[in-house]
Amino acid sequence: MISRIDLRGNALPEGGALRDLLPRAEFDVEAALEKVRPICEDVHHRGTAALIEYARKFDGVELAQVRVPAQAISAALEQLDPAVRAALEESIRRARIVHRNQRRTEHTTQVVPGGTVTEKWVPVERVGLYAPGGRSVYPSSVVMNVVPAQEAGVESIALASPPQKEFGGLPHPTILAACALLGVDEVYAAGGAVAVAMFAYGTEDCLPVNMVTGPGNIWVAAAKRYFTGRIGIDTEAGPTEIAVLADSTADPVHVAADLISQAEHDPLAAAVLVTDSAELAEAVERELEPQVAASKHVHDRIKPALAGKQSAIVLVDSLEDGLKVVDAYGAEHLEIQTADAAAWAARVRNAGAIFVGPWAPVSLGDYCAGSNHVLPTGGCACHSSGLSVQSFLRGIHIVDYTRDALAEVTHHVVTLAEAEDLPAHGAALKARFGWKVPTA
Ligand code: HSO
Ligand code: ZN
Repeated sequence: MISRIDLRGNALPEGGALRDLLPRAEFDVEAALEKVRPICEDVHHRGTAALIEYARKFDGVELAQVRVPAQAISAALEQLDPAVRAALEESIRRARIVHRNQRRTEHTTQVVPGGTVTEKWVPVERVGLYAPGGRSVYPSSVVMNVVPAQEAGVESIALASPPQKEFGGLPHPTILAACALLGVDEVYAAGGAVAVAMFAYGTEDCLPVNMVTGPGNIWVAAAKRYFTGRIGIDTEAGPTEIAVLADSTADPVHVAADLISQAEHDPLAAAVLVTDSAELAEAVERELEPQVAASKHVHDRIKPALAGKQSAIVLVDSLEDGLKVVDAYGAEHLEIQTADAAAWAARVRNAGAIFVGPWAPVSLGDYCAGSNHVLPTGGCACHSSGLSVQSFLRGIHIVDYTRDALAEVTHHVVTLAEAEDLPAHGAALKARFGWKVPTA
């Protein structure tokens, strides 16, 4: 069901060559971009009329309006299962305390007497959050997007989620209920690239935003790429990934269950076990069979995900080699199930989030650890972070120099400007001192 990659016996190749040996799903955003472009431009030119037409075409619904009425949001909360409400509230509470701690403080550095640089952190003014529909109706992702934006101090937060036929063209009720719990009242019934275009360009109903975040399928990723530069984005989310670094002390029942847990998202989801123990590899393989067979989404997602070329059991000679492998892979989620797990976790360089030891499965992080589950996929963990308060903040430098402080450094600025053949740069300083370069 899951393939094996045996890297034992030889020294591991370095860097990129090692990465090329490791499995990864194909996710051709560039190809999707071609299809998404005309849709985005149509939304630009026709606004709400285009949104209504795409809802008819893609979602099979006749929308009276794109903006979800306030009463539909409060009704969804009233009808929410009390156990789901309690769980969402706990998820929100934990996420809030973690994200509140991520707030940045302003720092002023005195560079020289009379010369300071202050770094001020300013939240993005208006953000559009996307919550997928269809196969992935995840109120937990609403929590993971809204909480950091709110804790960063974003004043204006709008959310879009696809209209659902079975709910009369409204987004899924648990998405609406999560919005109500989080205090988000500006919600639109719009899906995929259409929703991203609505946010980027604005329509009669929806003011344009400065930034779009949130998970989504390849169309959402392509639309985010299309608008990058015009608006800010989080990362282009690809199919979810779990890597587990495990040794012979790991429990194969847990490892198998955790691999399956993320395979459950998508037939393109990746589950990768990296281990120095052939016994564990075998035990996990054995354990996968009955667990997969007993799982709900066995045929449509779990089996294709585990059997796909993006998933594998990677055998290595040692945990040292295992560490190199997981670093080269840069998983969205990395579990460390080894003896002395915290020490190994501390040495990992590339991962979206790290889950340490037997009692921190990825599913905990998906819902209730307090950590964020919007994480870099596709190897982007090598250069990017998951969603956080920082994602919604901009650091602005405030430069404040007195006359004396400027005079003291003018000759250096003039010299560098001339070295770059930009004498007008130097002249801007000289003009302040009667065109003579002050000598300190
Ligand atoms: N594991 C997914 C997030 C998620 N899981 C939502 C359950 N619901 C990507 O991190
Ligand atoms: Zn998940």
